[in-house]
Amino acid sequence: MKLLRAQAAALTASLLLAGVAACAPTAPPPVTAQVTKGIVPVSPTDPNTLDRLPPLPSGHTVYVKLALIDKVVEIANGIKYRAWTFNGVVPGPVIHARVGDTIDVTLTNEASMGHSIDFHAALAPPNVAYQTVPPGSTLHFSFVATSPGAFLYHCGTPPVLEHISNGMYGAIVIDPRDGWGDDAQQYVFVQSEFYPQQVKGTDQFEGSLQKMITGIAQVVDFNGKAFQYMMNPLPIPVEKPVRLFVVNAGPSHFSAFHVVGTLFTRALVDGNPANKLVGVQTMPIPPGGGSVLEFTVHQPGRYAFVTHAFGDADAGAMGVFEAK
Ligand SMILES: [Cu+2]
Repeated sequence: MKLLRAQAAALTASLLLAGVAACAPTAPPPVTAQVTKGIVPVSPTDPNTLDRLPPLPSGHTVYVKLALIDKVVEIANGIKYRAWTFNGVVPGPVIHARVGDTIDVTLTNEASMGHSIDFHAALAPPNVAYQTVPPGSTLHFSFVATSPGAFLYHCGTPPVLEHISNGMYGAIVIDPRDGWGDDAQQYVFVQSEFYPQQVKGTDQFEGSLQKMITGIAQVVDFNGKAFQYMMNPLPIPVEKPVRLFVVNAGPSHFSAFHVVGTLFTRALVDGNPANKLVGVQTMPIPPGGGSVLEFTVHQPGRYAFVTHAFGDADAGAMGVFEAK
Protein backbone atom coordinates (compact mmCIF):
# COMPACT_ATOMS: atom_id res chain seq x y z
CA MET A 1 0.00 0.00 0.00
CA LYS A 2 2.84 2.34 0.95
CA LEU A 3 4.51 1.64 -2.38
CA LEU A 4 1.30 2.39 -4.27
CA ARG A 5 0.96 5.71 -2.44
CA ALA A 6 4.56 6.59 -3.30
CA GLN A 7 3.97 5.69 -6.95
CA ALA A 8 0.78 7.78 -7.03
CA ALA A 9 2.61 10.75 -5.50
CA ALA A 10 5.41 10.45 -8.03
CA LEU A 11 2.88 10.23 -10.86
CA THR A 12 1.02 13.31 -9.58
CA ALA A 13 4.28 15.23 -9.26
CA SER A 14 5.34 14.35 -12.80
CA LEU A 15 1.89 15.32 -14.16
CA LEU A 16 2.08 18.64 -12.32
CA LEU A 17 5.56 19.25 -13.68
CA ALA A 18 4.37 18.40 -17.18
CA GLY A 19 1.46 20.83 -16.67
CA VAL A 20 3.81 23.57 -15.54
CA ALA A 21 6.05 22.90 -18.53
CA ALA A 22 3.04 23.06 -20.86
CA CYS A 23 1.94 26.41 -19.39
CA ALA A 24 5.39 28.01 -19.24
CA PRO A 25 6.01 30.64 -21.92
CA THR A 26 8.28 29.24 -24.58
CA ALA A 27 10.95 31.46 -26.06
CA PRO A 28 10.63 32.05 -29.79
CA PRO A 29 13.45 30.73 -31.97
CA PRO A 30 16.48 33.06 -32.26
CA VAL A 31 16.34 35.61 -35.07
CA THR A 32 19.11 35.76 -37.63
CA ALA A 33 19.31 38.03 -40.67
CA GLN A 34 21.12 38.06 -43.98
CA VAL A 35 21.86 41.00 -46.26
CA THR A 36 22.58 40.15 -49.88
CA LYS A 37 23.46 42.30 -52.89
CA GLY A 38 20.71 42.73 -55.45
CA ILE A 39 17.01 43.49 -55.68
CA VAL A 40 14.26 40.88 -55.55
CA PRO A 41 11.00 41.41 -57.47
CA VAL A 42 8.05 42.47 -55.29
CA SER A 43 4.40 42.83 -56.35
CA PRO A 44 3.02 46.36 -55.96
CA THR A 45 0.42 47.01 -53.25
CA ASP A 46 -3.04 48.24 -54.23
CA PRO A 47 -3.50 51.56 -52.35
CA ASN A 48 -7.21 50.74 -51.92
CA THR A 49 -6.39 47.85 -49.54
CA LEU A 50 -4.88 49.91 -46.71
CA ASP A 51 -7.97 49.88 -44.47
CA ARG A 52 -8.58 46.11 -44.72
CA LEU A 53 -6.99 43.00 -43.23
CA PRO A 54 -5.64 40.72 -45.94
CA PRO A 55 -6.73 37.07 -45.59
CA LEU A 56 -4.69 34.83 -43.31
CA PRO A 57 -2.37 32.36 -45.01
CA SER A 58 -3.45 28.72 -45.20
CA GLY A 59 -0.22 27.56 -43.51
CA HIS A 60 1.65 29.01 -40.55
CA THR A 61 4.08 31.26 -42.41
CA VAL A 62 3.24 34.74 -43.62
CA TYR A 63 5.60 35.80 -46.41
CA VAL A 64 6.11 39.58 -46.32
CA LYS A 65 7.91 41.00 -49.34
CA LEU A 66 8.41 44.73 -49.19
CA ALA A 67 10.24 47.02 -51.58
CA LEU A 68 11.65 50.31 -50.33
CA ILE A 69 10.60 52.85 -52.96
CA ASP A 70 10.75 56.65 -53.33
CA LYS A 71 7.28 57.60 -54.54
CA VAL A 72 5.14 60.72 -54.95
CA VAL A 73 1.84 60.20 -53.10
CA GLU A 74 -1.15 62.45 -52.43
CA ILE A 75 -1.33 63.23 -48.67
CA ALA A 76 -4.27 65.66 -49.00
CA ASN A 77 -6.35 66.79 -51.95
CA GLY A 78 -3.90 68.26 -54.48
CA ILE A 79 -0.85 67.92 -52.18
CA LYS A 80 1.74 65.76 -53.95
CA TYR A 81 4.38 64.60 -51.49
CA ARG A 82 7.76 63.00 -52.16
CA ALA A 83 7.38 60.06 -49.79
CA TRP A 84 9.76 57.31 -48.68
CA THR A 85 7.64 54.17 -48.77
CA PHE A 86 7.23 50.49 -48.11
CA ASN A 87 5.97 49.13 -51.44
CA GLY A 88 4.98 52.48 -52.93
CA VAL A 89 2.10 53.12 -50.52
CA VAL A 90 1.66 55.21 -47.35
CA PRO A 91 1.05 53.62 -44.94
CA GLY A 92 2.79 50.42 -46.00
CA PRO A 93 0.71 47.31 -46.67
CA VAL A 94 -1.30 45.79 -43.81
CA ILE A 95 0.27 42.56 -42.57
CA HIS A 96 -1.98 39.92 -40.98
CA ALA A 97 -0.96 36.81 -39.03
CA ARG A 98 -1.91 34.66 -36.02
CA VAL A 99 -0.10 34.04 -32.77
CA GLY A 100 2.37 31.25 -33.48
CA ASP A 101 2.81 32.14 -37.16
CA THR A 102 6.25 32.81 -38.61
CA ILE A 103 6.58 36.19 -40.30
CA ASP A 104 9.12 35.74 -43.08
CA VAL A 105 10.38 39.19 -44.13
CA THR A 106 12.17 40.15 -47.32
CA LEU A 107 13.06 43.84 -47.54
CA THR A 108 14.55 44.94 -50.84
CA ASN A 109 15.92 48.45 -51.25
CA GLU A 110 15.04 50.15 -54.54
CA ALA A 111 15.27 53.61 -52.97
CA SER A 112 18.05 56.20 -53.02
CA MET A 113 19.22 55.78 -49.40
CA GLY A 114 19.46 53.18 -46.66
CA HIS A 115 16.30 52.10 -44.80
CA SER A 116 15.25 49.40 -42.35
CA ILE A 117 12.16 47.80 -40.78
CA ASP A 118 11.36 47.63 -37.06
CA PHE A 119 8.45 45.37 -36.06
CA HIS A 120 6.85 46.20 -32.72
CA ALA A 121 5.25 42.73 -32.88
CA ALA A 122 8.63 40.96 -32.84
CA LEU A 123 11.08 39.79 -30.18
CA ALA A 124 14.40 40.27 -31.94
CA PRO A 125 17.76 41.98 -31.43
CA PRO A 126 17.40 45.29 -33.30
CA ASN A 127 21.02 45.36 -34.48
CA VAL A 128 20.37 42.06 -36.25
CA ALA A 129 16.81 42.24 -37.58
CA TYR A 130 16.37 46.00 -37.90
CA GLN A 131 19.70 46.80 -39.54
CA THR A 132 19.82 49.38 -42.31
CA VAL A 133 19.74 47.95 -45.83
CA PRO A 134 21.82 49.88 -48.39
CA PRO A 135 20.32 50.77 -51.79
CA GLY A 136 20.50 47.82 -54.16
CA SER A 137 20.55 45.23 -51.36
CA THR A 138 18.04 42.88 -49.76
CA LEU A 139 17.53 41.91 -46.11
CA HIS A 140 15.93 38.65 -45.05
CA PHE A 141 14.87 37.55 -41.57
CA SER A 142 11.94 35.88 -39.86
CA PHE A 143 10.32 35.95 -36.45
CA VAL A 144 7.51 34.14 -34.65
CA ALA A 145 4.51 36.21 -33.53
CA THR A 146 4.04 35.64 -29.79
CA SER A 147 1.48 38.25 -28.78
CA PRO A 148 -1.89 39.19 -30.29
CA GLY A 149 -2.59 42.80 -31.12
CA ALA A 150 -2.40 45.77 -33.46
CA PHE A 151 1.23 46.79 -33.85
CA LEU A 152 3.30 49.34 -35.70
CA TYR A 153 6.10 48.57 -38.07
CA HIS A 154 8.34 51.40 -39.26
CA CYS A 155 11.72 52.31 -40.64
CA GLY A 156 14.18 52.67 -37.77
CA THR A 157 17.05 54.29 -39.65
CA PRO A 158 18.20 57.59 -38.12
CA PRO A 159 16.88 60.17 -38.03
CA VAL A 160 13.81 58.04 -37.27
CA LEU A 161 11.73 61.24 -36.98
CA GLU A 162 12.42 61.98 -40.64
CA HIS A 163 11.95 58.42 -41.92
CA ILE A 164 8.59 58.01 -40.17
CA SER A 165 7.41 61.51 -41.12
CA ASN A 166 8.18 60.74 -44.76
CA GLY A 167 5.83 57.75 -44.84
CA MET A 168 7.75 54.71 -43.60
CA TYR A 169 5.25 52.88 -41.37
CA GLY A 170 2.41 50.41 -41.43
CA ALA A 171 0.24 48.11 -39.31
CA ILE A 172 0.74 44.44 -38.48
CA VAL A 173 -2.26 42.72 -36.90
CA ILE A 174 -1.70 39.49 -35.00
CA ASP A 175 -4.90 37.55 -34.35
CA PRO A 176 -5.27 35.49 -31.17
CA ARG A 177 -4.84 31.75 -31.87
CA ASP A 178 -8.61 31.27 -31.86
CA GLY A 179 -9.43 34.51 -33.67
CA TRP A 180 -11.37 37.47 -32.33
CA GLY A 181 -14.56 35.54 -31.57
CA ASP A 182 -17.07 36.96 -34.04
CA ASP A 183 -17.56 38.02 -37.64
CA ALA A 184 -17.42 41.77 -36.98
CA GLN A 185 -16.98 44.33 -39.74
CA GLN A 186 -13.28 45.19 -39.47
CA TYR A 187 -11.19 48.19 -40.51
CA VAL A 188 -7.54 49.11 -40.08
CA PHE A 189 -6.50 52.72 -39.43
CA VAL A 190 -2.98 54.09 -39.19
CA GLN A 191 -2.81 57.67 -37.90
CA SER A 192 0.19 59.79 -38.87
CA GLU A 193 1.44 63.34 -39.42
CA PHE A 194 3.15 65.14 -42.32
CA TYR A 195 5.37 68.23 -42.25
CA PRO A 196 5.47 69.36 -45.90
CA GLN A 197 7.37 72.17 -47.54
CA GLN A 198 7.13 72.99 -51.23
CA VAL A 199 10.03 71.94 -53.45
CA LYS A 200 11.15 75.12 -55.25
CA GLY A 201 10.09 75.34 -58.89
CA THR A 202 7.70 72.38 -58.66
CA ASP A 203 4.13 71.61 -57.58
CA GLN A 204 5.45 68.95 -55.20
CA PHE A 205 6.18 68.88 -51.49
CA GLU A 206 8.83 67.15 -49.40
CA GLY A 207 9.32 66.68 -45.67
CA SER A 208 10.88 69.50 -43.65
CA LEU A 209 13.06 68.17 -40.84
CA GLN A 210 12.87 71.60 -39.16
CA LYS A 211 9.05 71.39 -39.08
CA MET A 212 9.19 67.77 -37.89
CA ILE A 213 11.30 68.88 -34.93
CA THR A 214 8.73 71.53 -33.97
CA GLY A 215 5.94 68.92 -34.02
CA ILE A 216 3.53 71.37 -35.66
CA ALA A 217 2.04 69.21 -38.40
CA GLN A 218 0.21 70.64 -41.41
CA VAL A 219 -1.44 67.33 -42.28
CA VAL A 220 -2.69 64.62 -39.91
CA ASP A 221 -4.42 61.64 -41.45
CA PHE A 222 -5.82 58.16 -41.26
CA ASN A 223 -4.20 55.82 -43.80
CA GLY A 224 -2.03 58.41 -45.49
CA LYS A 225 -4.48 61.00 -46.82
CA ALA A 226 -6.23 63.80 -44.95
CA PHE A 227 -10.05 63.67 -44.86
CA GLN A 228 -10.21 60.70 -47.26
CA TYR A 229 -12.99 59.00 -45.27
CA MET A 230 -14.99 62.24 -45.14
CA MET A 231 -15.01 62.15 -48.93
CA ASN A 232 -15.60 58.37 -49.06
CA PRO A 233 -17.42 57.20 -45.89
CA LEU A 234 -16.88 53.62 -44.77
CA PRO A 235 -19.95 51.37 -44.48
CA ILE A 236 -20.74 49.69 -41.15
CA PRO A 237 -23.70 47.46 -40.23
CA VAL A 238 -26.43 48.20 -37.67
CA GLU A 239 -26.79 45.80 -34.70
CA LYS A 240 -23.60 43.97 -35.64
CA PRO A 241 -20.16 44.44 -34.08
CA VAL A 242 -17.50 46.62 -35.66
CA ARG A 243 -13.84 46.07 -34.83
CA LEU A 244 -11.15 48.66 -35.53
CA PHE A 245 -7.42 47.99 -35.53
CA VAL A 246 -5.93 51.44 -34.87
CA VAL A 247 -2.19 52.06 -34.92
CA ASN A 248 -0.57 55.42 -34.30
CA ALA A 249 2.58 55.93 -36.38
CA GLY A 250 3.04 59.48 -35.09
CA PRO A 251 5.88 60.29 -35.23
CA SER A 252 5.07 62.80 -32.46
CA HIS A 253 1.34 63.28 -31.85
CA PHE A 254 -0.79 61.15 -29.53
CA SER A 255 -4.10 59.90 -30.88
CA ALA A 256 -7.30 60.32 -28.89
CA PHE A 257 -9.39 57.95 -30.96
CA HIS A 258 -13.11 58.51 -30.69
CA VAL A 259 -16.22 57.53 -32.64
CA VAL A 260 -18.96 60.15 -32.31
CA GLY A 261 -22.31 58.68 -31.23
CA THR A 262 -21.11 55.49 -29.60
CA LEU A 263 -18.88 53.97 -26.88
CA PHE A 264 -16.31 51.25 -27.26
CA THR A 265 -17.83 48.14 -25.67
CA ARG A 266 -14.33 46.65 -25.55
CA ALA A 267 -11.02 48.49 -25.97
CA LEU A 268 -7.81 46.47 -25.90
CA VAL A 269 -4.56 48.29 -25.12
CA ASP A 270 -2.14 47.35 -27.93
CA GLY A 271 -4.87 44.97 -29.10
CA ASN A 272 -4.19 42.25 -26.54
CA PRO A 273 -7.44 40.67 -25.21
CA ALA A 274 -5.76 40.51 -21.75
CA ASN A 275 -5.61 44.34 -21.71
CA LYS A 276 -9.39 44.83 -21.73
CA LEU A 277 -11.23 48.08 -20.98
CA VAL A 278 -15.00 48.53 -21.30
CA GLY A 279 -17.29 51.50 -21.90
CA VAL A 280 -14.50 53.65 -23.28
CA GLN A 281 -15.39 57.03 -24.85
CA THR A 282 -11.94 57.98 -26.20
CA MET A 283 -8.93 55.69 -26.46
CA PRO A 284 -5.47 57.19 -25.99
CA ILE A 285 -2.98 55.68 -28.42
CA PRO A 286 0.63 56.89 -28.15
CA PRO A 287 2.99 57.24 -31.09
CA GLY A 288 4.25 53.70 -31.58
CA GLY A 289 1.16 52.16 -29.98
CA GLY A 290 -1.98 50.43 -31.13
CA SER A 291 -5.44 49.41 -30.03
CA VAL A 292 -8.31 47.12 -30.95
CA LEU A 293 -11.62 48.94 -30.51
CA GLU A 294 -15.08 47.36 -30.71
CA PHE A 295 -18.52 48.93 -30.85
CA THR A 296 -22.02 48.32 -32.16
CA VAL A 297 -24.41 50.99 -33.42
CA HIS A 298 -28.13 50.48 -32.97
CA GLN A 299 -29.49 53.03 -35.43
CA PRO A 300 -28.66 53.88 -39.03
CA GLY A 301 -26.83 57.17 -39.45
CA ARG A 302 -23.50 58.88 -40.01
CA TYR A 303 -20.99 58.37 -37.21
CA ALA A 304 -17.82 60.48 -37.45
CA PHE A 305 -14.50 59.07 -36.22
CA VAL A 306 -11.77 61.46 -35.13
CA THR A 307 -8.76 61.97 -33.01
CA HIS A 308 -10.33 64.08 -30.26
CA ALA A 309 -7.15 66.19 -30.28
CA PHE A 310 -9.10 68.56 -32.50
CA GLY A 311 -6.20 70.47 -33.95
CA ASP A 312 -5.22 67.16 -35.53
CA ALA A 313 -8.78 66.27 -36.53
CA ASP A 314 -9.06 69.62 -38.32
CA ALA A 315 -5.72 68.88 -40.04
CA GLY A 316 -7.28 65.78 -41.60
CA ALA A 317 -7.58 62.99 -39.00
CA MET A 318 -11.33 62.57 -39.24
CA GLY A 319 -13.69 60.38 -41.23
CA VAL A 320 -17.22 59.01 -41.31
CA PHE A 321 -18.86 55.62 -40.87
CA GLU A 322 -22.14 55.24 -42.74
CA ALA A 323 -24.37 52.80 -40.79
CA LYS A 324 -27.12 51.12 -42.82
CU1 LIG B 1 13.77 54.76 -43.83
